[in-house]
Amino acid sequence: MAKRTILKLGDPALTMKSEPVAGIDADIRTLVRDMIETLHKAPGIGLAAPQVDVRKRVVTVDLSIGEDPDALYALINPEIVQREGKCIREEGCLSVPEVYEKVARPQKVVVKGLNLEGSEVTIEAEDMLARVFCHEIDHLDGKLFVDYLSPLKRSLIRKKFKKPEAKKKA
Ligand code: GNR
Ligand code: NI
Repeated sequence: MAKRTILKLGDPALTMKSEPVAGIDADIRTLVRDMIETLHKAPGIGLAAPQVDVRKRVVTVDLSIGEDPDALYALINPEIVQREGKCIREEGCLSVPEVYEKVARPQKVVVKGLNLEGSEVTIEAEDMLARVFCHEIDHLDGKLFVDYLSPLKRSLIRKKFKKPEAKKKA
């Protein structure tokens, strides 16, 4: 297992759309293992492949941060097939460290995707779990939570990440 480097705001790779995974091979399994290690070590509750510089539609989510194996999801080609309600809560991102802002998300979503065995799985997620799945799937489409903020807030945050000391910290 190997921890990978998490890209930070300002890196153009974070704005690109990721490609669907065509087949679950050894590369994908290694990627998922590395993503889980990177996620737990960060620590964070979700990680999308583009954050570790891989433009493939793979996400990992673990609200328990390694405490509960049943809380760990690794999904290939995930899609939100149903959304319900609305919930405004503070959100953060490992690619935008130390920034927390309120973002509106559906209260409940149904997510479909493939597990590592290639079987289709359906997950009904509410509240924080729904939020993290939405956040990770946004990453696959090159979208960050700061894109939901006002242009003023967004430009202030972007400026902060252009400073050399912000890069060094990463
Ligand atoms: O670790 C994370 N915490 C978090 C908190 C509120 C809403 C979303 C998240 S996801 C984030 C990890 C991350 O950046 N995943 O892409
Ligand atoms: Ni993120």
